Amino acid sequence: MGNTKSGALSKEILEDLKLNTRYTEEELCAWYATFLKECPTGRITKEQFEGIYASFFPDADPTAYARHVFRSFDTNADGTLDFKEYIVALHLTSSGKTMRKLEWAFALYDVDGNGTISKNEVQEIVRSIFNMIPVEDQKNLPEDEDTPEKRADKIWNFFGKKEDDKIGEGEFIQGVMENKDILRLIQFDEPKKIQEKLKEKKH
Ligand SMILES: [Ca+2]
Ligand SMILES: [Ca+2]
Repeated sequence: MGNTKSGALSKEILEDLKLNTRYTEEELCAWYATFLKECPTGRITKEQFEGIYASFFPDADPTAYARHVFRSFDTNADGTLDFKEYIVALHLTSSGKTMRKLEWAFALYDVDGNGTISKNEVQEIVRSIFNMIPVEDQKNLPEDEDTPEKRADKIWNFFGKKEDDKIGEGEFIQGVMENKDILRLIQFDEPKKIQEKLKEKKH
């Protein structure tokens, strides 16, 4: 009988991931083997995570966005992503349900994690998204959303909020579900491409 010290995935985590994702036991075990090869410690650090983003966006500055995404995936807030957090993130961004994705988006925007989103937090995330858009492409954005400030204003006005108001999670999810334009404004699609590339690398 082997123990949990070696490369095996603990039964508890395996069962949990099978329940909460669509991945099979074989897929999960194969991913775990690759994960351990790339991260022998069994954990992805913030620096490593930012490095992955940096390698995919040589013409932009993805550091701030990567940091926010990392925070939203680091559910136990210990400063690293373990295998479970990594797989949940992978599942969420590639094949998760809309509802789960929006819950995640809310967590991403709730920078201080206090359960509501302030206008400052919207500006912070939108600014980090802008840093990932090459300057050339920024020029092609619609006039009323071609700066982080304008884009944050547009989102804020959609929710009918005053400067110091806050957005709760239910309100956020409902608003985004009802309005495709807002969905487009709050998100950045590139991370999906990153996930695809990460997956390709494993085959
Ligand atoms: Ca963690
Ligand atoms: Ca907050």
